[in-house]
Formats: sequence, structure tokens, C-alpha cells
Amino acid sequence: MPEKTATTKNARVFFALWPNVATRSRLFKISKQLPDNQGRLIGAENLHLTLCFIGEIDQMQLQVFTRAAEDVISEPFALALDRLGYFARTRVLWLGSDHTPAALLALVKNLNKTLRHCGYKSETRPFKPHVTLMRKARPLATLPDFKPVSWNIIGFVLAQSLLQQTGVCYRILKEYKFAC
Ligand code: 2AM
Repeated sequence: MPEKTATTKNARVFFALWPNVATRSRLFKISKQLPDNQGRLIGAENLHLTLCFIGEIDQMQLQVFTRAAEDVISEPFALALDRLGYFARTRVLWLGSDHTPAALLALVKNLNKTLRHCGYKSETRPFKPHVTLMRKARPLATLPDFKPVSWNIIGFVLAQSLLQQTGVCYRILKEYKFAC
């Protein structure tokens, strides 16, 4: 059926910061310190920080966005993940930063601007950098103490979200490294 063919050729994608193995393991250590409040912990391999959520696009758009993001430049920077928080609307427990680095805001701004030139309708809500640690979580009365994570950001990725029988998994489609 024509609709089915179109759907299989589409991809649900987003740009994100993706931790390396060492950072991922530090992040997951924090996840494991969260009290069991009947939420669903995000697996270590799925931890990331979304910069720009694109959504479902066709292969032609995907090619255009993939190429356009090569023009987004940034210096490497450090991101201190030192704050736990809760989004009540989406019931997400997250790890974020008390002070968003200017370089991160500039990166997101540049990415949005570059993609807008290619037809992307950018997010109107303010950017709230966070790594989702737990979904379907209840609010916690007290948040656990934890060791903040210093994450060295040397690039970003384009990732695809795939719904499998075991749940959502992500595939890195392209890595973008900053020039040092
Ligand atoms: P979340 O972790 O806060 O839910 C892949 O789905 C990534 O894109 C997740 O990090 C998710 O953020 C984010 N995401 C999913 N749907 C989104 C939407 N409609 N708008 C913005 N970000 C979204």
C-alpha cells in the first residue's frame, strides 16, 4: 500500500550529544542511585542529551539535514551535569545543569538556524538541556546526593529513533566532530 511504503522510508531523527562509554557509565551510575519509584530507567546505551528534535522526515529531507549540519561549528566545551530535576508534564526524571554553558546555547542556536534554512520548523519552547534518566517517574520528595558529571563535548550526532519489540532504541546515523 502506498502509505505503508512512505512510512517505512521515513525516519524519526534528532540531533543530540551522545556520551562516550566512560561518561555513559558515570551517568548510569547516577540513574542507579535513584530510588525505585516505579518509573522506567533508561538503559545506559540510550542516554543522551537532545539538541534539536526533528521528528519523522523522508529520506530526501534526511539527506539535506544530514549535510547541512556539517556547517554547524563550535569549540569543544565542558558541560557539568550537576542537577536532578523532574518534568511533571512528561513524568521524566532528568539530569541537567545549573549553568548551561554559552557554547551549548550557541550550538543549539546555530543548529536551529542552519536547519531552518533547509525547511525545518524549529522548536518554539525554550531549550532545556537534560539527559532523561527515568520515564513514567513519580516526583521524588527528596533527590539523592550524587557526584556531578563533567562531560567534555567534542561533537554531536544525528540519531534515529527506532521502535522495536523490546522498546525504543537509537541508531547513530552520523557523528559531527568539532574542529579543535
Ligand atoms: P525526552 O528525553 O525529554 O523525552 C528522542 O526521542 C529524544 O528526543 C528524547 O531525548 C526526547 O526527549 C526528545 N523528544 C522526543 N519527542 C520530542 C518532541 N516532540 N519535542 C522535543 N523533543 C522530543
